[in-house]
Amino acid sequence: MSKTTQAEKPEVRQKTQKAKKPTKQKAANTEATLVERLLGGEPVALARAITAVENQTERAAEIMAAIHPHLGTASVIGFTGPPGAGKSTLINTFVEELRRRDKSVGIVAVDPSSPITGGAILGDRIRMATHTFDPGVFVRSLASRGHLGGLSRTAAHVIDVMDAAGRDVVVIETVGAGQSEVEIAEIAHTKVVVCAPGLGDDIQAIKAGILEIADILVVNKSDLPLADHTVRHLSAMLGLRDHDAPNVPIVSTTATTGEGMAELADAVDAHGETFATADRRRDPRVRIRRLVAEAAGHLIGVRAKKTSDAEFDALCDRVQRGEIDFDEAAETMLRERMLGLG
Ligand SMILES: Nc1nc2c(ncn2[C@@H]2O[C@H](COP(=O)(O)OP(=O)(O)OP(=O)(O)O)[C@@H](O)[C@H]2O)c(=O)[nH]1
Ligand SMILES: [Mg+2]
Repeated sequence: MSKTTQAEKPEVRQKTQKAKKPTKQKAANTEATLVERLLGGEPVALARAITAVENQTERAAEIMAAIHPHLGTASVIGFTGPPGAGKSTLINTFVEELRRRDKSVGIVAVDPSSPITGGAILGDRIRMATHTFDPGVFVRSLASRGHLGGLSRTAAHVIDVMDAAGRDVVVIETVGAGQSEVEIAEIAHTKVVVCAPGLGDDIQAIKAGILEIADILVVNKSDLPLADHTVRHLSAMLGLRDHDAPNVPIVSTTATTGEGMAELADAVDAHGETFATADRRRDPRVRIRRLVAEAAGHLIGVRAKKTSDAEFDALCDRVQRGEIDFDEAAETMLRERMLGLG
């Protein structure tokens, strides 16, 4: 009971500060409070921190810096696959299995096809509604808002925030359609590719790239006819890889009934263990590099908008005339230290 009272106090303080337009010092204090509460696992602080990160507000950078030393404990599991394969339904049922195993969970659903609010996101919310009253499950949907390139960055930060809040497992759903989604899936420690039987297109989509990233393959909707055929097909495709390619288990599931969920959770655990020893927390510099590089990119973006620089303008004109492409222009910009860089 006293915990609740304590938790409410900073909340009240924050509101008062907001009303008074806080000074920088006070704002910094508020930030510390928010981060403390986030690290304490408070859902309200988690929601607020995610909103800050999603909207890329100024406080987002401060939050990311403050939580950095506390990252690396969550297992991040990415579910990707063609539209309609049953990813959301599967995640919902899989999370029930995780809860039975006493894991706290964060879910990030990414829907690049719904720039505004999107029926699919709403659909996901409804499908994941089973967990609405379970404080052990925190669901957040991210819409791309037309910035596909920035989506993987936002998703990575949201995952970090959930990790900092002490979630044991963070689950991320993406439609495996394009490069950006593949990038998002790559953030995950364990990548689960979901497909459903009987759709030739599914196999095509998988062939087009997502098969390579799979740590685990799921054939969902195993209640439908042709499910066995799909398993055999995928198995044959896996057999065509180099013989030193890692073992990729194929798990059959029926997300609507929960069949196969324990097997899936076991496969995820087994992969997570290999990953933990091989890769995870191997070198904290990997994450720091990513964050510094992103921050640098952000700074350059701000400068490019605010600074007027004749040399840079001339470079952009060359792009417009088709003389050089974006990548060449970016390299020139850095080499020549335009925009007062360097
Ligand atoms: N028969 C059967 N239907 C399923 C199963 N799993 C999901 N479905 C149904 O398949 C449809 C699509 O499920 P979703 O979970 O929305 O699929 P999704 O991959 O998340 O779809 P998008 O997010 O739109 O790409 C829904 O009507 C589900 O009820 C299953 O195991 N068996
Ligand atoms: Mg979905």
